[in-house]
Amino acid sequence: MQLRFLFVCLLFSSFAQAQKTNGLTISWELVENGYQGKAQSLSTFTITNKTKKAFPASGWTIYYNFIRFVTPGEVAPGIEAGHINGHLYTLKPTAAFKGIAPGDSLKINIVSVAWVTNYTDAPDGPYIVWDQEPAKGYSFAEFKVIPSTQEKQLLRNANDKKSQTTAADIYQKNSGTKDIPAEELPAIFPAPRAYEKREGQYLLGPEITISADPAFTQEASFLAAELSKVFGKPAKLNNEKANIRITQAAIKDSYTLSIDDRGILITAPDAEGAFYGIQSLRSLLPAKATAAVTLQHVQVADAPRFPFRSFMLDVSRNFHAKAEIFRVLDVMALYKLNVFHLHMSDDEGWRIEIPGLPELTEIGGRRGHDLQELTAIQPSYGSGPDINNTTGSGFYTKADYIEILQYAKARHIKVIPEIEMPGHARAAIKSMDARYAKFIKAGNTAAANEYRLSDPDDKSQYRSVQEWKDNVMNVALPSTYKFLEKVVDELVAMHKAAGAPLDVIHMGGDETPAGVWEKSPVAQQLIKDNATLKNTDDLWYYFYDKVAQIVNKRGLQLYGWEEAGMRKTKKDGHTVMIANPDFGNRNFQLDVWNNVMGGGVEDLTYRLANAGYKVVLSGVSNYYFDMAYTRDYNEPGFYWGGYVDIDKPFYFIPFDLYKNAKEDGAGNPLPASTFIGKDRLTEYGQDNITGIQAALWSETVKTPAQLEYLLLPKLLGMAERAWAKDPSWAKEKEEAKATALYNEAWSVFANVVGKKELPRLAAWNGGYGYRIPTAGAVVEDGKVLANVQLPGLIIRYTTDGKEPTAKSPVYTAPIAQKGIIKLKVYDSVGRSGRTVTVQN
Ligand code: TNX
Repeated sequence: MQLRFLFVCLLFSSFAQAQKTNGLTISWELVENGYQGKAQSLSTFTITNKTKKAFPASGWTIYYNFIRFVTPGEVAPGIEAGHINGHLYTLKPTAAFKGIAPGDSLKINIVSVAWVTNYTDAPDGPYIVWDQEPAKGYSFAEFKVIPSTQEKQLLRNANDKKSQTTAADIYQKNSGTKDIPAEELPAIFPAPRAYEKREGQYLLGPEITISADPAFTQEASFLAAELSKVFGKPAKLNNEKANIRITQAAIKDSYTLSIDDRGILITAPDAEGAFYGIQSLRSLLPAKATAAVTLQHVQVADAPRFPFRSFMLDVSRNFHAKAEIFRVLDVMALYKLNVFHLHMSDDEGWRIEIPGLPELTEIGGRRGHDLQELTAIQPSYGSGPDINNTTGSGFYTKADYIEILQYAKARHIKVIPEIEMPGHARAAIKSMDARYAKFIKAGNTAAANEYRLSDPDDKSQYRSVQEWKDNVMNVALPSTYKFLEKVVDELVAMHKAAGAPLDVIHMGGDETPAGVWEKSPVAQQLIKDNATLKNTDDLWYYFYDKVAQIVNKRGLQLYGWEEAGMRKTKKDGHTVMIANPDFGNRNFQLDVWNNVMGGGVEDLTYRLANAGYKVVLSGVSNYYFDMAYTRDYNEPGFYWGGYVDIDKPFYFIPFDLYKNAKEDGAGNPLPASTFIGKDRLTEYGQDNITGIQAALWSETVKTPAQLEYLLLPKLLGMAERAWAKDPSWAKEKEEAKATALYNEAWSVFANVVGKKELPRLAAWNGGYGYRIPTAGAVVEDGKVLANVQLPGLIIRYTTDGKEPTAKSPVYTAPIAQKGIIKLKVYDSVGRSGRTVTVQN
């Protein structure tokens, strides 16, 4: 009897299981870009019923994410496409739908804006919701994106000359790079201010002892731990006869490092300098574990070019766990970066516990299928219906955050938290709406309204860049400022508890869509009541004035995206954005990101610096690491601001960003006329450039491996530019000379990366997942010639049409063999890049 009951239960549950997605499979394929001659694409979902039962004609909705806006309407007989909000879309049957017979497929054509040229652009995370069970979504077990291969799928539009970076393009680009023997390469990376090689050598190991002045004991322990990894046994501290001495002295440089017969001496005025001296010493050590190492006698005097050397990570779009943050901080410290800008809130997620506002992480820190958004915010970037997913859901507890701050502090990295506002704030807004609903239900209206960020009567219509209709805080509500004060106070408290006090905070300012607040009664009332406010645009300055007061009152500098320092006005009848003269003398620091080459505001960076703003060079053209390395369907990442390979962050010239700009936003050669009439940096403005920031937005970044791929080795180009002095090729006026100097410098850098730094990163911390380049190849005189971007990496090839493996022969000379030649780049630990196929 009991057994029979169990059997019935099993039968029922397996029926329910099958019911979930009814055995449907989904695939998606791009038909073409430039559909109907417009900036839009046509693509097809194919839904196949592989079961023996008909798929019902009604009672369900399919949801999916897509980073391109899909035109709503009838898209197949009886199927309607809809838009929920942001990047969440639906496909729904109407009364005319007939269902899908067993074995049949349903084809649904959708039209979406712009284009799709990378696999990471494709729709993601489809799931089905049954009408009888509206709170539950079921992911499709099988969702396939069919790769694009034809030109009409790969070109953005008719103006595009070329769709893909070819093996020949890569070959051409690499061909100027010289192979330099490892012994001839600079010993320290990033390049120190002064480096002098001296006669003689010093043997370090196998016994190592470190002595340090009391001010540097923490740094000495850090060094001991790192040395233990290299030498395989613990380095001892505080021995009288130390091999490595770290002493304090009032010198002008950040540190000096000397190696002579007496051993290694690092001298620095402060702990930070001592730490950088230690990093330089690490730079001299081999990548692989060894018992002892022979070090050349040297004298190094070093100091950074810029005080602000930053990496920004977006943990909102996709969450990145603490363990990966530690790995990022490790690598930042190795290359002497000193600021970690943590983008912790955006439309798609709030990632930091704020005591007293639990909804922020309980709702805003989780994504899942709940259209009311009372338990989680909606799925984005393919995070799917399940709240327990790891890309959309996740946050740092207060303890996690304090741990991150302390880990960073031990590496002389300052963490600057960013709370995005007033736009890009949907996760916070929805969290506070859920809090409102909770307290209203409990009959507590005052508590419900205390931190509310939205005006319920606001009828304004707008769509943000990511297609959100409701992602902007209402700047007229006093509760908005109460919320901001609360969040700032809690962040200040956490930093204090960590022993890493805040002195600057990032208060967003990015991309607020046109149309906001226009139909908000409270906002319009505020304008009426306030003589200094003429129109809705003025609310922007009202907001940043108040935000600046909030942070300044707490002793913090205001830091924001460029828009925080800009003002809308008219010039010759057209709307233009200028540096806002009102805030130029209030010590605002801005991340200037918009310098898309060919986009028209290439000079914004300099206009803001010239106007008195402290400017961090965060330009998309060279420092947005979420831009794909190259123009290639299989290369992950965005490309709206161009393609960012490792050379872009390296060849950027901070005080003359026009000079080395070679490509436009589409990766095409940039016309020289682009910079005619553009503002140049004044001497006054130059003093306002505080540094450089590399930014990794995480829409396309879901795993640590994907993060490290986009971060490394690009970060090394940025680290060199931020630390090393102004290079000769940047200052040289004569173009031919400057080019020759640059080519020489690039070769040195490429060899340092390929021969020293990548092997170090492969061996350290369990190995980093840096990108391995694609081989360059051409056929010349009946032979295949190949080359690699970063000398030191090797190319393996096959001549039998099979994929190269770690055992395939290494390319050393042109290949005469006829037929299909496949080539692949390998690193020191046998990891490889993508295969290149050439017909000989
Ligand atoms: C622009 S530039 C953004 C982000 C996106 C990024 C993707 C800026 C401050 N905002 O919201 O994540 O592009 O590349």
